[in-house]
Order: sequence, then structure tokens, then C-alpha cells
Amino acid sequence: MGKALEGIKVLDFTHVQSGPTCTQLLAWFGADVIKVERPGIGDATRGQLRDVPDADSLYFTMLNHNKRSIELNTKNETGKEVLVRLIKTCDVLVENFAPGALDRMGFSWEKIQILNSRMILASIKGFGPGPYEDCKVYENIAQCAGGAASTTGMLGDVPLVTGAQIGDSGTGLHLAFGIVTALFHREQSGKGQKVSAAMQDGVLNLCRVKLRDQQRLATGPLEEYSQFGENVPFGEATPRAGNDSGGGQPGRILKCKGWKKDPDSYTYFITQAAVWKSICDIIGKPKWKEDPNYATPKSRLPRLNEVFGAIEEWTMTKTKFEVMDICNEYGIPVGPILSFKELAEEQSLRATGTIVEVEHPERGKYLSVGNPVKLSDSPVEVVRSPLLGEHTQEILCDVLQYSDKEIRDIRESGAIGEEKK
Ligand code: CAO
Repeated sequence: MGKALEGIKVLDFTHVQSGPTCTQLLAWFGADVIKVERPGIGDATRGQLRDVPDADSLYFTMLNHNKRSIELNTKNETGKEVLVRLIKTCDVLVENFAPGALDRMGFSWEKIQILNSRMILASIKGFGPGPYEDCKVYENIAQCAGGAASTTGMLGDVPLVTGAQIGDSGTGLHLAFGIVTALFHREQSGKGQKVSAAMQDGVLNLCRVKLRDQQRLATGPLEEYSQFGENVPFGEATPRAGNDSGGGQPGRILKCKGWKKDPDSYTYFITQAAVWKSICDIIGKPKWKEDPNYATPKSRLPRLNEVFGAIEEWTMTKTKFEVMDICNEYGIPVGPILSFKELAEEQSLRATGTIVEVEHPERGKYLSVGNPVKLSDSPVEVVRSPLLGEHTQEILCDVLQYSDKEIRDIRESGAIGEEKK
């Protein structure tokens, strides 16, 4: 049986992280992703954060698996003709250029529709229509403009960005969902459509619980935030809440045995109401089960610091993995803080293909994150990223059906760069 997106051709004009995340997912599900890159230059990330001289960086290789690369200067007249043929042949065009770049190239949405009415044009921009629509945006700007930074960090301290790339990879995921939905719609309508995902919108979507809390502030303090028990008044906006869970089941990050030497010897601990009695027994506070100051979730909210202080006294006597083992027996939700060293070595993640080892001709073996979404009938084989222009000849010949003579002429025009050995 074929892969889920087999037969779908994607004209991939993406670069850096947000767009490539999206097209990599489509490639993993079986789409033929043709990455268009400037001759001799390519995606800027090929050369960024290089760890092996003259080899494509990990930044690039980890975001561009299972794609083919064609070098094509789309500002050259012959290059534009090749691009027209690509647009007529492909199902989806994905881009995350700065605002207006595709129009400046001469390929507006109106023109693309005339060339191929079934084409789906999918774009990532920093902002949607409005005052900031012309701005360039990178990850951390999106985290700030989408509300994540104002709610991340400790109360009274500076806003923080997070290591999770919710602006780039998060928006790439949103866009992939939009593309697949538009492909599904095309089955009925026979027509393509424009799919837009703004990074600000994507981050805001992932932070929607904070907009929930913003509105709850109008009716009183947010009692599950630690500052409530600390008698710190709330301001006008959803505050930073440190490691508070922020949900209906209070949680915190607590120290575990070895925390003084190991910066990751911590656990997340959730005081889920359903297992409160087991928590009391495990931490040696059996009287809290019946004590009206601790017995109900509501009664515990003003004294979260005391409650988590007592739990931490217990977690500090155990390693983060012992806490996990003991608590899991009682259905208490906890999670160790795993370092990237631990994740890289975790065999269960290797077994599921979530972490994969890939062989690359320029750099040898490296680790990457595989497809986090598993389809039972569309297994993913992670194939190394393409070298710059590695597939120019085969795409011109096999996909676009140019003759050898035509390819020589295209090459002479300077539209596709040097021939690869
Ligand atoms: N042939 C010829 N020209 C090409 C080309 C090709 N194959 N591919 C790209 N170009 C040109 C573009 O047409 C553009 O030219 P003009 O500026 O003359 O119109 C130029 O290369 C630069 O493209 P760009 O504007 O996208 O790149 P940048 O470095 O100036 O900006 C970025 C980078 C990321 C800030 C911007 O693309 C952006 O804001 N993108 C949208 C938001 C986004 O995705 N941000 C996430 C980035 S991290 O994942």
C-alpha cells in the first residue's frame, strides 16, 4: 500500500525552520517535496551553526529530510519559465518568504490560480493582515507577539522565551494541517485555495489557556496561581506563573535527590485531586487526608507553597526516576525533567522512530527527531536531507519532462547553476 500522501507533489519554497518543518511532515507522509533553492546559495541554514566544516549544518539536515533539492534562480527569465512548469505540475506550493517576496518574484496568488486552478498556495508569515503584516519575524519575536513570553518566567522577573519552537515548528504544524485540509476540500471542489498561517496566531493558539485566564481575572483572583496563596495582588493581565501548572490540578517542579550536582534532577509533580489520599500517604502526611485545611482541592489552594514544600521534602529523598516509579503505582501524575543527553540515549524513543540515527555523505551519522505523528498504514523511513541541487537534473528530466538539449539550454542561461558530478 502507498504512503498517505503519495502522488502529491509539493513545490517547496520554504527556508529556515517554520516552512521546512511543514514540508518535512508532508514528505514523511509520502509527498514528493521539491525544494527550490537559489543556485550556489541554497537555504541559509545549510551554512548556519556549522559543526562540520563544509558540510550542511544539523540545523538544515534535521529539517529537510525526505526532500529533493533543485537549484533554480527564479529571478532569471528562463528560471521563471521552469517555475511556471513546476507550478503547472505540482499540487501545493509552500513558502515562508518575507511578506511580498512571492509577488515581487512575479508569482501572485492570482497568477498562480491562472497557471493551475488546482494549486494550493500555503504561506507562513509573521503576522496576519493588520498593522504588522509587512514585518519579518523569527521564532522569539513570534513567542513575544503571540503572548507566550509575557506568561513565561517567574513572577516579578523578566519575560522568558521557551526552547520549544512554538513560533517556527508550531506554525509549520498548523500550516501542514491547513494544507491537508485544503487537499481534502479539493477532492470535492476540484479547486485549490490559499492557506495562510501567521506565527503570531499559531503561538496565540498554543497559549489559549492564558486568554482563558485573562478573562477569568475579571471575576476574581486566579486561585490556582501560587501568587494567590502568597497574597500578591493580581494586575490587569495574565501574570507569569513560574512552574505552576495553571490548570485545575495544581503542579510544580520539585527537587529530587542529587539536585545540587545535576541541573536536571527535578520532577514535575501534579497534586491531582483523585489521588490526593495516596499523595498524603506517600509523603508521610496521612492526617492531611481528613484535615479540612488540606482535604479538598479548594482548601489547598491558599497553601500551595506549604503543600508542595512537604511533597518536595519527600521527592528530595528519591531520584527523579524513583519518584516516577513510586508515584506511577498509585496513578499520581509526575514526570522527570529529562535532559537532551537522556533523550538522545533513550532506547524507547529510538524503537518508535521518534529519535532516529541518519547517515549523511558529508557529515557521517547524526541524530534527528523523526516523525512524532504515527500512521499505522503509512510508516515513515527517514531519508537524509538533499545536498544543494542534488536532484536538479532528475527533476528537470523526470518531473518536468525537459529534453537533454533543453536542460543544456537552461543551464547555459544561468538559471540552474553548475552541473553536479
Ligand atoms: N531564486 C531567486 N531569488 C530567490 C529564490 C530563488 N530560488 N529564493 C528566494 N529568493 C529571494 C526572494 O525572492 C527575496 O527577494 P526580494 O527580497 O528581492 O523580494 C530574497 O530571496 C530573500 O527572501 P526572504 O525575504 O524570505 O529572506 P530574508 O532573509 O530577507 O528574510 C525571514 C528571512 C525568515 C525573516 C523572512 O523570510 C520572513 O519573515 N518569513 C516569514 C516568517 C517566517 O517564516 N519566519 C520564520 C523564520 S525561522 O523559521
